[in-house]
Amino acid sequence: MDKTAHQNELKRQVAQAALAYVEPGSVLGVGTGSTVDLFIAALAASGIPLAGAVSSSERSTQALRAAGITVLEAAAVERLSTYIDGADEIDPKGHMIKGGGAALTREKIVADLADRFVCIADASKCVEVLGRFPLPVEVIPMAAPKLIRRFAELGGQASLRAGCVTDNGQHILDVRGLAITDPLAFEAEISQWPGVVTVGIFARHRARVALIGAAEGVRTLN
Ligand code: ABF
Repeated sequence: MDKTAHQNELKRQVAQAALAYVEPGSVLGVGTGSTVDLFIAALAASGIPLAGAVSSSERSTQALRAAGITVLEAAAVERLSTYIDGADEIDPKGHMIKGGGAALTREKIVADLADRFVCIADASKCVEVLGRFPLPVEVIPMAAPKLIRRFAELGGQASLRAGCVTDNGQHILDVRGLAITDPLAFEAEISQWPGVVTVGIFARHRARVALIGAAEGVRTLN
């Protein structure tokens, strides 16, 4: 089995395992990405009844509707018991880098509604220290030049993601060369820079449960 097919099989297994965290009859928070796409397919095949789902992107909204799952506006709910989403990187404490799919803002909004973030990821996402994956930052375009300079002062190389306009009509900077040793502090600092809409560090909204798909099977990280 080639590497891509193997990674997809790990994603499928972890997506299937996430069904155990879906409360029948509940409203579920649903993230974005290829692993989540597999989770939506597993959810549809499972027949688990849902009152609905709150989606984190147009991409997931389309997938949920195609699966026959009612999509509710975030404003329609006060809280969610569970939010299920992937990640680009995850450390041993459940801190994540997210945003490779450009959905980080709505992902963080929906995660903030949920009591429990369940991360589903293949083993390639596991790192000791966040930062190998370029950190996505959703920004207001006019602030991009100044933000690129600010990241450079921290040793980061920020670049505008070509051809990308988010669901919220904003742009994405991808920042390379960072070693994020204190995710909670770094998230708090970047989040207050003028022009930053969302930084793709999920430390305040870390994964309470992380299901990791590995060759030896699905394991929980924490
Ligand atoms: C999503 O999961 C995004 O934040 C991230 O880009 C994506 C990556 O996961 P996958 O490998 O499943 O596409 O939440």
